[in-house]
Amino acid sequence: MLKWSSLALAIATIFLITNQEKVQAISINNGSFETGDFSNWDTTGQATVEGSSFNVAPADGTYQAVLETLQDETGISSSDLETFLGLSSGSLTGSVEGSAIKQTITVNAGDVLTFYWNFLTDEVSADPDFNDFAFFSVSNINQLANTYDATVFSFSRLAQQTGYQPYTYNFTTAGIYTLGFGVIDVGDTTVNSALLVDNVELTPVPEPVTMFGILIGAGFGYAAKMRFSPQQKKAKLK
Ligand SMILES: [Ca+2]
Ligand SMILES: [Ca+2]
Repeated sequence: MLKWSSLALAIATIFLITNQEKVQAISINNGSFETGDFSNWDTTGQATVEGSSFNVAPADGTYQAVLETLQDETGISSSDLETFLGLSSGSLTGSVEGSAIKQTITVNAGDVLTFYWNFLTDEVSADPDFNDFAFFSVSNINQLANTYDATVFSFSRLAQQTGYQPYTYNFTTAGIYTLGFGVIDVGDTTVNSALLVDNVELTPVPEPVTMFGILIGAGFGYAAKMRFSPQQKKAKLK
């Protein structure tokens, strides 16, 4: 009877270890930028990690990512950004230049990406011809905000902001993705816009095979308990 209990325990342990490794494998590395730098991220253009001295409190912890288009040129064209982020050519058509960060992630279907973002701009009079914007990308561009959305005064070096906002993205297809965040100058390169990013997390869903294993383990445990009847216990005690 002890063999059944040992088997159930061994199976449950194996599946718990498997599940633990899976969680570690798909987490976002340095997703809150608490190393104080871009460890585990790649950057292009103007990107810094800043604390409260930026005069916008990070959404999580002490540090946040700050991407800017600058009041001068970043030197990174929209086609450069498409290449950097693995986007199809023409994804950023209509924009001039910008800055971006990226990290390669491996996800399962059903995993949930969450992060906080804040778009800031010195384009205080929103104009469709100079409508800078911020986005995140996994396979394509997902716009977060543009100059029409930044209506709140900012104490930072940029004039107006949206304020930090949460975002949730559900992965429906498993795979390896380039997760990117970017900010774009539209129309010209002379007026700054910025994207703040913080607390990027990927929450995994338990895989069916893992749940199946836990149920199998529980089944073995129950079978062992049933076979180890009160009569047998008494017999053993004698
Ligand atoms: Ca942070
Ligand atoms: Ca601009």
